[in-house]
Amino acid sequence: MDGTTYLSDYRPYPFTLDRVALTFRLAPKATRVMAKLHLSPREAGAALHLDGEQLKLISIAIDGQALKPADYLLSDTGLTVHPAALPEGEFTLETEVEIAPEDNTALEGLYMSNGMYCTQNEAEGFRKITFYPDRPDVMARFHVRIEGDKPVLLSNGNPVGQGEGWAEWDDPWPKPCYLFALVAGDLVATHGTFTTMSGRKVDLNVWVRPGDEDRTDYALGAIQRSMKWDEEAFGREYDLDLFNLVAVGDFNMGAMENKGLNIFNSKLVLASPETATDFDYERIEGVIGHEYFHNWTGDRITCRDWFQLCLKEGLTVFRDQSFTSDMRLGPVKRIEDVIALRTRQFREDAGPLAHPPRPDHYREINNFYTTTVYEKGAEVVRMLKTLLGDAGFRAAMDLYFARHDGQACTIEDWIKVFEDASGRDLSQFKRWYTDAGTPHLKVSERFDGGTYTLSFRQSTRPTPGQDTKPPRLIPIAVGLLGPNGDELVPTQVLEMTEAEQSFRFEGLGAKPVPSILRGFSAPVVLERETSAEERAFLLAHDSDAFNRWEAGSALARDTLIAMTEGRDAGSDYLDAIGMLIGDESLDPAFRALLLRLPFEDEIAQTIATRGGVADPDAIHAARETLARDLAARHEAALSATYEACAVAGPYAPDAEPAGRRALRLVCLKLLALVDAGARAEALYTAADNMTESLGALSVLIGLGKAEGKLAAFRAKWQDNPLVIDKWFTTQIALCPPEEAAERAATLAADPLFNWKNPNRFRALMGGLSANHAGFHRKDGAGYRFYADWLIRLDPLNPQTAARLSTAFETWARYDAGRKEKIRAELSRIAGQPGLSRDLSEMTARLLG
Ligand code: 0A1
Ligand code: ZN
Repeated sequence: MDGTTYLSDYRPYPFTLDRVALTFRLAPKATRVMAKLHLSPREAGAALHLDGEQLKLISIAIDGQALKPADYLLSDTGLTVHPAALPEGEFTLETEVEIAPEDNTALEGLYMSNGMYCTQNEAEGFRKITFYPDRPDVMARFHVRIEGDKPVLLSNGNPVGQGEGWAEWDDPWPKPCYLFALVAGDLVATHGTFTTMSGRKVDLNVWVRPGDEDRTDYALGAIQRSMKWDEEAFGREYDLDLFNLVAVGDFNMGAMENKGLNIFNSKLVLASPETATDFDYERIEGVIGHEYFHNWTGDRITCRDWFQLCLKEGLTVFRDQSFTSDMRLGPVKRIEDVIALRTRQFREDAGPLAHPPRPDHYREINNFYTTTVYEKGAEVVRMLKTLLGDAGFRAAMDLYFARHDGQACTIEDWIKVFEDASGRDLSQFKRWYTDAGTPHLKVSERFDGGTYTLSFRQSTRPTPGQDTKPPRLIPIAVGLLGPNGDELVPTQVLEMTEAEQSFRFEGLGAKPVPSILRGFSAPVVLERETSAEERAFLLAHDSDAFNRWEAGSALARDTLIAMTEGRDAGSDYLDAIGMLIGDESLDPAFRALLLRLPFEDEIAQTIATRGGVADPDAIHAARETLARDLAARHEAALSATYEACAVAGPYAPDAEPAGRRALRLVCLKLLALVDAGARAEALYTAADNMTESLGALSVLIGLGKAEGKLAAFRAKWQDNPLVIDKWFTTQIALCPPEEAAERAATLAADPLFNWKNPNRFRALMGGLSANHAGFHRKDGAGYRFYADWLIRLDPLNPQTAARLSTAFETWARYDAGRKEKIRAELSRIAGQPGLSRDLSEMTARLLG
């Protein structure tokens, strides 16, 4: 494909760049950037190519001598200095360019957010700041001078001088330019400290806009907890005297791990009980951990090229998941992660955008910051830990840090570390990195004279560009239960390496009940004919919390699918779940997960995976009916649990009270189907925290009884953008499906719909696509509205437009009418003149 970059084309950069000095003279429409690069050739006769886009070149000199126009070539994508114009050994290249941060709506490079200057350079934003080898394998030490009329001027590393209108920063650690950051604004800091394991004191600052400083305490505490955890879990110590974190209102993604100067979407920093939900608090802690952990897995050891993105992202997600698991309830966190993996990554793997965690070609790298690279990448690391055991994994990680500190690495380097640390051959395991698609694992069993045999068959369907899939190494954690629910055979990890393979368990007195894929030991789809009776047995007895939840969730899923097909669904699910609602021996957070019915999108995915056609209306109706049946059948238990879970005393975002609130809100939602929302009305009035007010409001939205409250909510919070984002999302996501498209259109005309802000744009569009039956309304109104807005956003912010186009990735699941309508919208988008590279790559892939 035109403009495609291939992994196989990788060549090292022909120059080394040890030091860079940058001077920024800030002005919204005409910032000057002076760069001095200390270069030396690694091979004779090479031309010097520097990336650069949308830069106005003011001057260029080598070793202090201005270059003549014939010495270099300028294009839309960069600048190439002719070999004949280069000295033989080391030299300096100085450039001065002009850029306009205020006009930068793409939010990549140097841009402005509410009067504040900030940068976002991953993956390839630095080329919009200055001419530079914008690739992660070029690592240099940066010295930065910032001149500007803002009171706070920040960059990476340590401050080395400051005065009225200027500041200088020096970063002692070599880094690729994607980790460079600059922030200049009217900001206030919440200050703290951390003493590292070797006794060094580190200053911590959380920088926000004046007025937001009363919502920073939680973020500061999360930084301290992250620093401590990385020392304890991985022996990793922070390596600068200062750690700065800045909250920004306009940001395309969640947050960014720039060395010593993490930049965050404000929604992942600011929290108070009145404005943030329990879910927000958990995410804030997790993402702060994630960015902090990148200091070692991303910054100290980075990626050789962008194909290796999952080297830092999969590993760092694995690390942040482990952190949250230790800070909160491990089994609950694992279930939440698997739900997210299945709803987002399995869906990606099953559709036209499927790609391996390490892709081998792309047109626009920003399109590969995907759930496959991140979450599946984390699952692959988790499997390595399962295969090597805790001590083996830690030894391999120690070797990785010791061997590769200061380097830009590949997945091959990573695998080699694990091979060397364990003495194992991991060549087959590596397929998890190079092959796309979710393996399906078919299970059959036999019991014969005391021997129980489990047989597995693995297969992976073709994905775009990969027709055949050789078998992978799959770690399958299995335990066996006796007829009374006792654990007969404790968890053991079976290593499946063949397409078909059997494992035997000897000496059993009776046919056991298997608990397969405990802890979700591999990201696969398990296919096994399992009776409702057996699922209910596992739900009641499995000692593995994940599989216990899985049994309940599978029962609910099978029931819902039977209902959509008009088959008799039976009452197994309702019978089985009833006993657990009030079971005090189970964590409330775990019970909340058990009582949560599978999402409509998940049901659609399962139906399509089994070869059926998903009907969004039937799925919605079945889910509503099952919820009603559940509420009617277990009203007493739900009501008692609702009362019992009330949390007394002031709000705290910790796992324990958050779990109680979660269970309480699940009960509330079900009870609303029998009390017409009376409890929700009461809770909405009484609530003193956003978790409960939004929870109660959501229930009333679902009942169509929230209009007055929505208006009052808007009036109350109109000056708090993060809360207004929730107002947009919640009412579209949860309103009756037939209203969703019209409601979205009404909200798009609201003066608060500041669509150029990515959070606000996502709030509305994400709300619509989350309303499964509303987005997939038969007449195509949802699709049309969504496509119209992608077309409108693309010229301003292609990255966000392209990301949101993934809402269309599931088109193949539906009936011919819907399919055709989605494809027509995708073709309409693809046909827009001047469409961005980001969105045109996405539409081409989506259309297949
Ligand atoms: N490395 C960051 C994610 C990130 C990626 C790209 C961005 O802009 C294009 C911004 C952030 C992380 O994993 O947190
Ligand atoms: Zn990351």
